[in-house]
Amino acid sequence: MLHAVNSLAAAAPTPTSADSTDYTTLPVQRMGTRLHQRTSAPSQKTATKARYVTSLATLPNDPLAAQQWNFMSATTYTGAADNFNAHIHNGSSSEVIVAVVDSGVILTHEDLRTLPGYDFVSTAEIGNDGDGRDADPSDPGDWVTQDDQQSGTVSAGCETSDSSWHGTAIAGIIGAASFNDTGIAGGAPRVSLLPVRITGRCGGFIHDMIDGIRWSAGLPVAGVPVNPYPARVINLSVGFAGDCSKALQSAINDATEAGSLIVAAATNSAVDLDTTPYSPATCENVLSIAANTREGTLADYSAYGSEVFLTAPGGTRSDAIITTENGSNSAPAPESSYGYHYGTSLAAAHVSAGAATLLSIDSGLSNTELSNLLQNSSVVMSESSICRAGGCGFGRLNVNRAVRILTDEQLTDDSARPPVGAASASSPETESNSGSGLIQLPDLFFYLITLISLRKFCNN
Ligand SMILES: [Ca+2]
Ligand SMILES: [Ca+2]
Ligand SMILES: [Ca+2]
Repeated sequence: MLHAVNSLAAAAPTPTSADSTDYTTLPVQRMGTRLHQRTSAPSQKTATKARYVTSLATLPNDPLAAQQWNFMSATTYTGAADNFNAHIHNGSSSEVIVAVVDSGVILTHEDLRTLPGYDFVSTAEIGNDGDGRDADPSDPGDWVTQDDQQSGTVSAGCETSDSSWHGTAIAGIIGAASFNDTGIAGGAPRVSLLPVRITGRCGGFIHDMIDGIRWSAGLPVAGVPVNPYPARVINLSVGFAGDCSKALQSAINDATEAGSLIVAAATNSAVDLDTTPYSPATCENVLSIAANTREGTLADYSAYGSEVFLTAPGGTRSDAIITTENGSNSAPAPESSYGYHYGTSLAAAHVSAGAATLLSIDSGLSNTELSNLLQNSSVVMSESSICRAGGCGFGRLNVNRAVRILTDEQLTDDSARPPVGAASASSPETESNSGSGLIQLPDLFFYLITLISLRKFCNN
Protein backbone atom coordinates (compact mmCIF):
# COMPACT_ATOMS: atom_id res chain seq x y z
CA MET A 1 0.00 0.00 0.00
CA LEU A 2 1.23 3.45 -0.84
CA HIS A 3 0.52 6.34 1.43
CA ALA A 4 1.50 9.96 1.53
CA VAL A 5 2.12 12.19 4.49
CA ASN A 6 0.78 15.66 3.96
CA SER A 7 3.94 17.71 4.15
CA LEU A 8 2.20 20.77 5.55
CA ALA A 9 -0.46 19.43 7.82
CA ALA A 10 -0.29 20.19 11.49
CA ALA A 11 -2.39 17.11 12.03
CA ALA A 12 -0.93 14.03 13.67
CA PRO A 13 1.59 12.35 11.35
CA THR A 14 0.83 9.05 9.71
CA PRO A 15 2.64 6.37 11.70
CA THR A 16 5.14 4.32 9.76
CA SER A 17 7.38 1.47 10.66
CA ALA A 18 10.39 3.54 9.53
CA ASP A 19 11.82 0.23 8.47
CA SER A 20 13.87 1.00 5.41
CA THR A 21 13.57 -2.57 4.25
CA ASP A 22 9.81 -2.15 3.81
CA TYR A 23 9.88 -1.15 0.17
CA THR A 24 6.13 -1.28 -0.23
CA THR A 25 5.52 2.06 1.47
CA LEU A 26 6.24 5.46 0.04
CA PRO A 27 6.87 7.59 3.08
CA VAL A 28 9.45 10.12 1.93
CA GLN A 29 7.85 13.49 1.32
CA ARG A 30 9.18 16.83 0.16
CA MET A 31 9.13 19.65 2.72
CA GLY A 32 8.35 22.68 0.61
CA THR A 33 5.16 23.97 -0.93
CA ARG A 34 4.84 25.80 -4.22
CA LEU A 35 2.44 28.72 -4.52
CA HIS A 36 0.59 29.69 -7.66
CA GLN A 37 2.01 33.14 -7.78
CA ARG A 38 4.74 33.14 -10.32
CA THR A 39 7.15 35.29 -12.20
CA SER A 40 8.18 34.22 -15.67
CA ALA A 41 11.59 35.00 -17.00
CA PRO A 42 10.70 37.69 -19.57
CA SER A 43 8.73 39.97 -17.23
CA GLN A 44 11.20 39.75 -14.34
CA LYS A 45 13.80 41.50 -16.49
CA THR A 46 11.96 44.70 -15.76
CA ALA A 47 11.38 44.06 -12.07
CA THR A 48 12.01 47.03 -9.88
CA LYS A 49 14.81 46.91 -7.34
CA ALA A 50 13.07 49.24 -4.96
CA ARG A 51 10.49 46.87 -3.59
CA TYR A 52 12.31 46.15 -0.32
CA VAL A 53 14.56 48.20 1.86
CA THR A 54 18.05 46.83 2.20
CA SER A 55 21.16 47.82 4.11
CA LEU A 56 23.30 46.91 1.12
CA ALA A 57 24.59 49.78 -0.97
CA THR A 58 23.74 47.67 -3.97
CA LEU A 59 21.92 44.39 -4.38
CA PRO A 60 23.16 41.69 -6.71
CA ASN A 61 22.29 42.76 -10.27
CA ASP A 62 19.91 39.83 -10.62
CA PRO A 63 16.54 41.49 -11.34
CA LEU A 64 14.59 39.56 -8.69
CA ALA A 65 17.14 40.14 -5.92
CA ALA A 66 15.05 42.98 -4.53
CA GLN A 67 12.37 40.42 -3.65
CA GLN A 68 14.79 38.10 -1.88
CA TRP A 69 14.16 39.26 1.68
CA ASN A 70 15.49 35.92 2.88
CA PHE A 71 19.08 36.77 1.86
CA MET A 72 19.08 40.34 3.13
CA SER A 73 20.49 41.71 6.36
CA ALA A 74 18.96 40.66 9.67
CA THR A 75 18.82 44.34 10.59
CA THR A 76 16.54 44.87 7.59
CA TYR A 77 14.40 41.79 8.19
CA THR A 78 14.85 40.02 11.51
CA GLY A 79 14.30 36.63 9.93
CA ALA A 80 16.72 37.11 7.02
CA ALA A 81 19.92 35.06 6.82
CA ASP A 82 22.30 37.79 5.59
CA ASN A 83 23.71 35.84 2.64
CA PHE A 84 24.07 38.85 0.34
CA ASN A 85 26.47 40.63 2.69
CA ALA A 86 28.38 37.38 3.18
CA HIS A 87 28.91 37.10 -0.59
CA ILE A 88 30.53 40.45 -0.75
CA HIS A 89 32.87 39.70 2.12
CA ASN A 90 34.07 36.28 1.10
CA GLY A 91 37.06 35.38 -0.98
CA SER A 92 35.15 32.79 -3.04
CA SER A 93 38.25 30.88 -3.92
CA SER A 94 36.75 27.40 -4.17
CA GLU A 95 33.84 25.90 -5.99
CA VAL A 96 31.84 23.77 -3.53
CA ILE A 97 29.73 20.80 -4.58
CA VAL A 98 26.31 20.62 -2.94
CA ALA A 99 24.03 17.64 -3.57
CA VAL A 100 20.33 18.41 -3.91
CA VAL A 101 18.77 15.09 -2.91
CA ASP A 102 15.25 15.85 -4.01
CA SER A 103 12.71 15.62 -6.85
CA GLY A 104 15.21 16.32 -9.62
CA VAL A 105 16.06 19.66 -11.18
CA ILE A 106 15.13 21.49 -14.37
CA LEU A 107 18.62 21.15 -15.85
CA THR A 108 17.98 23.69 -18.59
CA HIS A 109 16.97 26.50 -16.22
CA GLU A 110 18.72 29.73 -17.18
CA ASP A 111 19.84 30.48 -13.62
CA LEU A 112 21.15 27.02 -12.58
CA ARG A 113 24.43 25.30 -13.34
CA THR A 114 24.41 21.60 -12.54
CA LEU A 115 26.86 18.71 -12.53
CA PRO A 116 25.84 15.33 -13.96
CA GLY A 117 23.72 13.79 -11.23
CA TYR A 118 21.61 10.64 -11.07
CA ASP A 119 17.99 9.55 -10.82
CA PHE A 120 17.51 7.06 -7.97
CA VAL A 121 13.72 6.78 -8.20
CA SER A 122 13.39 3.05 -8.62
CA THR A 123 9.97 2.75 -10.26
CA ALA A 124 8.52 4.32 -13.39
CA GLU A 125 5.22 4.89 -11.60
CA ILE A 126 6.84 7.21 -9.09
CA GLY A 127 9.58 8.52 -11.36
CA ASN A 128 7.13 9.56 -14.08
CA ASP A 129 9.93 9.34 -16.65
CA GLY A 130 9.15 5.94 -18.15
CA ASP A 131 11.78 3.90 -16.33
CA GLY A 132 13.41 3.15 -12.99
CA ARG A 133 16.84 4.44 -12.08
CA ASP A 134 18.71 6.27 -14.81
CA ALA A 135 21.46 8.80 -15.35
CA ASP A 136 19.08 11.69 -16.06
CA PRO A 137 18.06 13.50 -12.84
CA SER A 138 15.93 16.09 -14.64
CA ASP A 139 12.51 16.65 -13.10
CA PRO A 140 9.72 15.48 -15.47
CA GLY A 141 7.10 16.90 -13.09
CA ASP A 142 5.29 15.15 -10.24
CA TRP A 143 1.71 16.24 -10.87
CA VAL A 144 -1.16 13.91 -9.99
CA THR A 145 -4.60 14.15 -11.60
CA GLN A 146 -7.95 12.68 -10.66
CA ASP A 147 -7.62 10.49 -13.76
CA ASP A 148 -4.40 9.09 -12.32
CA GLN A 149 -6.22 8.26 -9.13
CA GLN A 150 -9.21 6.70 -10.88
CA SER A 151 -7.06 4.64 -13.24
CA GLY A 152 -4.89 3.45 -10.39
CA THR A 153 -1.60 4.77 -11.81
CA VAL A 154 -0.97 6.27 -8.39
CA SER A 155 -1.80 4.96 -4.96
CA ALA A 156 -5.21 5.61 -3.45
CA GLY A 157 -3.65 7.72 -0.70
CA CYS A 158 -1.89 10.04 -3.13
CA GLU A 159 -3.59 13.41 -3.41
CA THR A 160 -4.07 15.35 -6.63
CA SER A 161 -1.51 18.10 -7.06
CA ASP A 162 0.27 20.25 -9.60
CA SER A 163 3.96 19.68 -10.18
CA SER A 164 5.98 20.96 -7.26
CA TRP A 165 9.33 21.68 -8.98
CA HIS A 166 10.61 21.13 -5.47
CA GLY A 167 14.19 20.20 -6.35
CA THR A 168 14.51 23.14 -8.72
CA ALA A 169 13.29 25.48 -5.99
CA ILE A 170 15.81 24.11 -3.50
CA ALA A 171 18.63 24.25 -6.05
CA GLY A 172 17.92 27.94 -6.65
CA ILE A 173 18.06 28.82 -2.96
CA ILE A 174 21.40 27.06 -2.59
CA GLY A 175 23.12 28.04 -5.77
CA ALA A 176 21.30 30.01 -8.45
CA ALA A 177 23.87 31.97 -10.44
CA SER A 178 24.46 35.34 -8.79
CA PHE A 179 25.45 38.62 -10.43
CA ASN A 180 24.54 37.27 -13.87
CA ASP A 181 21.82 39.86 -14.48
CA THR A 182 19.29 37.02 -14.61
CA GLY A 183 16.53 35.86 -12.29
CA ILE A 184 17.46 35.51 -8.64
CA ALA A 185 20.74 35.35 -6.75
CA GLY A 186 21.60 32.09 -4.99
CA GLY A 187 22.44 31.63 -1.33
CA ALA A 188 26.06 30.63 -1.98
CA PRO A 189 28.23 32.54 -4.42
CA ARG A 190 30.28 29.68 -5.82
CA VAL A 191 28.57 26.34 -5.83
CA SER A 192 28.19 23.39 -8.19
CA LEU A 193 24.82 21.74 -7.80
CA LEU A 194 24.67 17.95 -7.92
CA PRO A 195 21.06 16.89 -8.71
CA VAL A 196 20.23 13.56 -7.06
CA ARG A 197 16.66 12.53 -7.72
CA ILE A 198 14.85 10.46 -5.08
CA THR A 199 11.21 11.58 -5.17
CA GLY A 200 8.54 11.78 -7.85
CA ARG A 201 4.79 11.45 -7.91
CA CYS A 202 3.39 10.95 -4.40
CA GLY A 203 6.78 11.02 -2.68
CA GLY A 204 9.61 8.53 -2.59
CA PHE A 205 11.11 5.41 -1.08
CA ILE A 206 13.43 5.39 1.91
CA HIS A 207 15.80 2.98 0.16
CA ASP A 208 16.10 5.40 -2.77
CA MET A 209 16.95 8.17 -0.32
CA ILE A 210 19.57 5.95 1.32
CA ASP A 211 21.21 5.13 -2.00
CA GLY A 212 21.00 8.78 -3.06
CA ILE A 213 22.83 9.87 0.10
CA ARG A 214 25.53 7.25 -0.36
CA TRP A 215 26.03 8.12 -4.02
CA SER A 216 26.14 11.86 -3.29
CA ALA A 217 29.05 11.30 -0.91
CA GLY A 218 30.98 9.31 -3.53
CA LEU A 219 30.24 5.95 -1.93
CA PRO A 220 29.51 2.88 -4.08
CA VAL A 221 25.90 1.97 -4.88
CA ALA A 222 25.17 -1.33 -6.62
CA GLY A 223 24.24 -0.96 -10.26
CA VAL A 224 25.12 2.73 -10.47
CA PRO A 225 28.39 4.29 -11.73
CA VAL A 226 30.40 5.96 -8.97
CA ASN A 227 29.74 9.67 -8.59
CA PRO A 228 32.85 11.49 -9.85
CA TYR A 229 31.75 14.65 -8.02
CA PRO A 230 31.38 13.79 -4.32
CA ALA A 231 29.35 16.44 -2.54
CA ARG A 232 30.84 18.38 0.37
CA VAL A 233 27.31 19.28 1.50
CA ILE A 234 24.24 17.07 1.10
CA ASN A 235 20.89 18.84 1.34
CA LEU A 236 17.91 16.70 2.39
CA SER A 237 14.73 18.79 2.14
CA VAL A 238 12.70 15.62 2.49
CA GLY A 239 11.50 13.53 5.38
CA PHE A 240 9.24 10.83 6.73
CA ALA A 241 7.46 10.15 9.98
CA GLY A 242 9.28 7.84 12.33
CA ASP A 243 12.62 7.09 13.91
CA CYS A 244 15.84 7.04 11.96
CA SER A 245 16.26 3.50 10.69
CA LYS A 246 19.52 1.61 11.02
CA ALA A 247 20.07 1.62 7.26
CA LEU A 248 19.46 5.36 6.95
CA GLN A 249 21.69 6.16 9.94
CA SER A 250 24.39 3.95 8.50
CA ALA A 251 24.25 5.80 5.16
CA ILE A 252 24.42 9.15 6.93
CA ASN A 253 27.34 8.02 9.09
CA ASP A 254 29.23 6.68 6.09
CA ALA A 255 28.57 9.84 4.07
CA THR A 256 29.75 11.97 6.99
CA GLU A 257 32.90 9.88 7.32
CA ALA A 258 33.47 10.29 3.59
CA GLY A 259 33.51 14.05 4.17
CA SER A 260 29.97 15.25 3.56
CA LEU A 261 28.01 17.59 5.82
CA ILE A 262 24.37 16.48 6.01
CA VAL A 263 21.69 19.17 6.31
CA ALA A 264 18.03 18.16 6.67
CA ALA A 265 14.67 19.89 6.93
CA ALA A 266 13.12 19.55 10.40
CA THR A 267 9.87 18.82 8.51
CA ASN A 268 6.63 20.76 8.18
CA SER A 269 4.87 18.59 10.72
CA ALA A 270 4.57 21.32 13.39
CA VAL A 271 5.45 18.72 16.01
CA ASP A 272 7.97 18.45 18.83
CA LEU A 273 10.53 16.11 17.29
CA ASP A 274 11.53 14.96 20.77
CA THR A 275 8.18 13.23 21.17
CA THR A 276 7.19 12.71 17.52
CA PRO A 277 10.29 11.84 15.52
CA TYR A 278 10.72 12.46 11.81
CA SER A 279 13.68 11.34 9.77
CA PRO A 280 16.28 12.19 8.64
CA ALA A 281 15.71 15.22 10.92
CA THR A 282 16.26 13.18 14.08
CA CYS A 283 19.10 11.04 12.76
CA GLU A 284 22.57 11.47 14.26
CA ASN A 285 25.17 13.46 12.32
CA VAL A 286 22.52 15.67 10.72
CA LEU A 287 22.01 19.41 11.04
CA SER A 288 18.21 19.65 11.39
CA ILE A 289 16.81 22.98 10.33
CA ALA A 290 13.53 24.49 11.41
CA ALA A 291 11.88 27.36 9.53
CA ASN A 292 11.55 30.98 10.58
CA THR A 293 9.38 33.73 9.15
CA ARG A 294 10.55 37.06 7.78
CA GLU A 295 9.84 38.51 11.22
CA GLY A 296 12.21 35.97 12.74
CA THR A 297 9.65 33.84 14.56
CA LEU A 298 9.36 30.08 14.32
CA ALA A 299 7.04 29.31 11.39
CA ASP A 300 3.79 27.72 12.55
CA TYR A 301 4.20 24.68 10.29
CA SER A 302 7.76 23.98 11.41
CA ALA A 303 8.78 21.05 13.58
CA TYR A 304 10.85 21.99 16.63
CA GLY A 305 12.57 20.43 19.61
CA SER A 306 16.01 19.73 20.99
CA GLU A 307 16.96 17.96 17.75
CA VAL A 308 16.80 21.27 15.88
CA PHE A 309 20.20 22.83 15.17
CA LEU A 310 19.18 26.22 13.76
CA THR A 311 16.25 27.97 12.15
CA ALA A 312 16.55 29.63 8.76
CA PRO A 313 14.19 31.44 6.40
CA GLY A 314 11.30 29.22 5.35
CA GLY A 315 8.67 31.89 4.90
CA THR A 316 4.95 31.41 5.17
CA ARG A 317 2.09 30.93 2.76
CA SER A 318 1.42 34.66 2.80
CA ASP A 319 5.08 35.68 2.84
CA ALA A 320 6.95 33.07 0.84
CA ILE A 321 10.39 32.97 -0.78
CA ILE A 322 11.08 33.46 -4.46
CA THR A 323 13.26 30.90 -6.21
CA THR A 324 13.78 29.03 -9.46
CA GLU A 325 11.07 26.67 -10.68
CA ASN A 326 9.01 25.92 -13.79
CA GLY A 327 5.84 27.65 -14.87
CA SER A 328 3.95 24.51 -15.82
CA ASN A 329 1.56 22.67 -13.55
CA SER A 330 2.34 19.34 -15.26
CA ALA A 331 5.22 18.48 -17.61
CA PRO A 332 7.98 21.12 -17.71
CA ALA A 333 7.57 24.12 -19.99
CA PRO A 334 10.68 25.18 -21.95
CA GLU A 335 10.84 28.66 -20.40
CA SER A 336 12.76 29.38 -17.21
CA SER A 337 10.54 30.58 -14.39
CA TYR A 338 10.60 31.81 -10.83
CA GLY A 339 7.97 31.37 -8.16
CA TYR A 340 7.22 31.49 -4.46
CA HIS A 341 7.73 28.55 -2.10
CA TYR A 342 7.74 28.06 1.65
CA GLY A 343 8.60 25.32 4.11
CA THR A 344 11.44 23.84 6.13
CA SER A 345 12.82 22.67 2.78
CA LEU A 346 13.75 26.25 2.04
CA ALA A 347 15.21 26.66 5.53
CA ALA A 348 17.52 23.66 5.13
CA ALA A 349 18.66 25.00 1.76
CA HIS A 350 19.72 28.28 3.41
CA VAL A 351 21.96 26.40 5.83
CA SER A 352 23.42 24.29 3.02
CA ALA A 353 24.17 27.53 1.20
CA GLY A 354 25.70 28.99 4.36
CA ALA A 355 27.97 25.98 4.79
CA ALA A 356 28.94 26.16 1.13
CA THR A 357 29.76 29.85 1.51
CA LEU A 358 32.10 29.08 4.41
CA LEU A 359 33.70 26.24 2.44
CA SER A 360 34.21 28.50 -0.56
CA ILE A 361 36.42 30.62 1.70
CA ASP A 362 38.17 27.74 3.44
CA SER A 363 37.69 24.36 1.80
CA GLY A 364 39.62 22.73 4.64
CA LEU A 365 36.96 23.32 7.27
CA SER A 366 35.86 20.14 9.04
CA ASN A 367 32.20 19.35 9.66
CA THR A 368 32.73 20.21 13.33
CA GLU A 369 34.30 23.55 12.45
CA LEU A 370 31.43 24.28 10.06
CA SER A 371 28.76 23.54 12.64
CA ASN A 372 30.67 25.53 15.27
CA LEU A 373 30.82 28.53 12.95
CA LEU A 374 27.13 28.29 12.13
CA GLN A 375 26.27 27.85 15.79
CA ASN A 376 28.46 30.66 17.15
CA SER A 377 27.23 33.12 14.54
CA SER A 378 23.54 32.34 14.99
CA VAL A 379 21.12 34.79 16.55
CA VAL A 380 19.45 33.63 19.75
CA MET A 381 15.65 33.40 19.48
CA SER A 382 13.53 34.28 22.47
CA GLU A 383 10.30 35.27 20.76
CA SER A 384 8.29 32.26 21.82
CA SER A 385 8.08 29.79 24.68
CA ILE A 386 9.10 27.02 22.27
CA CYS A 387 12.30 28.86 21.39
CA ARG A 388 12.99 29.90 24.98
CA ALA A 389 12.70 26.24 25.94
CA GLY A 390 15.36 25.34 23.40
CA GLY A 391 13.06 24.12 20.64
CA CYS A 392 14.59 26.38 17.99
CA GLY A 393 18.15 25.15 18.35
CA PHE A 394 20.92 27.69 18.76
CA GLY A 395 18.89 30.31 16.92
CA ARG A 396 18.55 31.88 13.50
CA LEU A 397 21.10 31.36 10.75
CA ASN A 398 23.25 34.40 9.96
CA VAL A 399 25.69 33.64 7.16
CA ASN A 400 27.41 37.00 7.19
CA ARG A 401 28.25 36.71 10.86
CA ALA A 402 29.63 33.22 10.26
CA VAL A 403 31.82 34.52 7.44
CA ARG A 404 33.05 37.39 9.61
CA ILE A 405 34.04 35.03 12.41
CA LEU A 406 35.79 32.76 9.94
CA THR A 407 37.71 35.50 8.17
CA ASP A 408 38.81 37.08 11.44
CA GLU A 409 40.19 33.72 12.50
CA GLN A 410 42.10 33.57 9.25
CA LEU A 411 43.56 37.00 9.92
CA THR A 412 44.71 35.78 13.32
CA ASP A 413 46.30 32.68 11.88
CA ASP A 414 48.06 34.42 9.01
CA SER A 415 51.40 35.82 10.15
CA ALA A 416 51.58 38.03 7.07
CA ARG A 417 48.56 39.93 8.32
CA PRO A 418 48.58 42.65 10.96
CA PRO A 419 48.22 41.45 14.58
CA VAL A 420 44.69 40.78 15.84
CA GLY A 421 44.12 44.22 17.34
CA ALA A 422 45.36 46.01 14.24
CA ALA A 423 43.37 43.71 12.00
CA SER A 424 40.19 44.52 13.87
CA ALA A 425 40.87 48.20 13.49
CA SER A 426 41.99 48.05 9.86
CA SER A 427 40.30 50.39 7.48
CA PRO A 428 37.12 49.45 5.70
CA GLU A 429 38.88 50.06 2.40
CA THR A 430 41.34 47.26 3.13
CA GLU A 431 38.47 44.93 3.81
CA SER A 432 36.56 45.92 0.73
CA ASN A 433 39.55 45.56 -1.52
CA SER A 434 40.20 42.08 -0.27
CA GLY A 435 36.73 41.05 -1.35
CA SER A 436 35.13 40.98 -4.74
CA GLY A 437 35.60 44.72 -5.16
CA LEU A 438 32.12 44.90 -6.59
CA ILE A 439 30.45 46.96 -3.91
CA GLN A 440 31.31 49.55 -1.32
CA LEU A 441 29.68 48.77 2.00
CA PRO A 442 28.97 50.43 5.32
CA ASP A 443 31.76 48.49 6.96
CA LEU A 444 31.30 49.80 10.46
CA PHE A 445 28.10 47.85 10.60
CA PHE A 446 29.97 44.63 9.96
CA TYR A 447 32.64 45.39 12.50
CA LEU A 448 30.04 45.97 15.15
CA ILE A 449 28.37 42.73 14.27
CA THR A 450 31.69 40.94 14.41
CA LEU A 451 32.52 42.35 17.82
CA ILE A 452 29.16 41.34 19.16
CA SER A 453 29.47 37.86 17.79
CA LEU A 454 33.00 37.44 19.13
CA ARG A 455 31.88 38.63 22.53
CA LYS A 456 29.12 36.07 22.48
CA PHE A 457 31.63 33.46 21.41
CA CYS A 458 33.97 34.35 24.30
CA ASN A 459 31.22 34.41 26.89
CA ASN A 460 30.24 30.93 25.90
CA1 LIG B 1 13.84 7.11 -14.21
CA1 LIG C 1 15.20 10.18 -15.02
CA1 LIG D 1 20.88 34.97 -11.23
